[in-house]
Amino acid sequence: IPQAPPEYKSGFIGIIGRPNVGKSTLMNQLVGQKIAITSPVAQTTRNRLRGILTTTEAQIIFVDTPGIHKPHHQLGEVLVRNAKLAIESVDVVLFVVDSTAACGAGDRYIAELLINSHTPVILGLNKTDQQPENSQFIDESYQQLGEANQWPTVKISAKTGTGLPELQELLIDNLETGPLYYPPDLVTDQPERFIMGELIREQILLLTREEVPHSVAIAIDKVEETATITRVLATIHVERDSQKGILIGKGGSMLKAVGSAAREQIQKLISGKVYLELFVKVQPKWRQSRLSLAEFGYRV
Ligand code: GDP
Ligand code: K
Ligand code: MG
Repeated sequence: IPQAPPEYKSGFIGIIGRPNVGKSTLMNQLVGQKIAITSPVAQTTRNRLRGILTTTEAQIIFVDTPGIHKPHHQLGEVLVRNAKLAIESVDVVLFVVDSTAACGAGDRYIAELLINSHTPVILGLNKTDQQPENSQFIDESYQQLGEANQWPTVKISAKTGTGLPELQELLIDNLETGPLYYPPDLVTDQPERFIMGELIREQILLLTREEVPHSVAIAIDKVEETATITRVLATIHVERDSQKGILIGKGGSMLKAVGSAAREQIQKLISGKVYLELFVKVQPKWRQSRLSLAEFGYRV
C-alpha cells in the first residue's frame, strides 16, 4: 500500500438505518461498483461489507450493515448485535432514512442507539426521487431529529445520484487525517467468491417468493478459470424440501432463471464470460446453528 500524502484523510463510515432505506444501493453508488446486493426484501444484507472509495483527497471506507430491527430468531439477534458494534467501531455514522415517509418508531429506535454512542452522525434523507408531493411535513420530521441532535442533514437519492457529491464532501469534512488503509484500486474487502455467492442470492430474493429468501445460503464450491471462460459451481442451501421445490420450479424453470440472471451479474463483476452451474441442497435448520452460520461466511 503506498504512503498517503500529508494532510490526506481517511476513515470508516458506518452506513446505518432501517431495512430497505437504501443503504446498500447508496454504498454501491458511492464506490461506483456493485459490491453489495440490493432488493426490495428486508434483510437482504446479512453481514458487514466494506466498500472503499479512494480519491486524491481521502480514502473513505464504507461499512454497509444489515438493517436494524427487532430480532425474531438467532440470525436476527446476530444482525442487531453487529449493527450496534458497527456504530461503535466506525469514525462517522451515515444514518440513512427513507424520505418517502415521515420519521417513525423504527428510525427513533436507531436514533436512540446513536445518541447513546460517541460516534458523530450525518443524517441522509434518501429516496428523494420518490417523495410524494407536499413532502414538507416529511422533511420537517427528519430535520427536527437532525437539529435536536446537531446532525448535519443532506437530501439524497442513491438511485439517481442527487446530492451524492455534497454528501461525499460532508463525509470527508468529518474525517481526520490518516493513512491509506487499502490499495487505491481496491473497492471492497470481500473476496470475489463471496460476492459471487451474494449475486446468486440476490436473484433468488428478486425472483422467488418471500418465504424462500430468508432461509437460503450459497456456497461457491469451485471457480475454474480457463483462457476463454470462468466456470463457477455453486450450491444453494435451503431448509425445507418445499423451498427446494420452489427454487427449482416447474421443469427447472426457476433455477434456470436464477442461474441466467446471476450469470450476467457475475460476468459484470469479473468482466469476463461465465459458465454457472447451480445445485440445490436441503440442510434443515441452518439458520439456528452457529456452526452453519460461520461455515457460510456470516460473522457470528
Ligand atoms: P437496504 O436494505 O437499506 O440496504 O436497502 P437496499 O439498498 O437493498 O434498497 C432497498 C430498495 O430500495 C431497493 O429496491 C432499491 O432499489 C430501492 N432504493 C434504494 N435507494 C433508492 C433511492 O434513492 N430511490 C428509490 N426510488 N429507490 C431506492
Ligand atoms: K433490502
Ligand atoms: Mg442492504
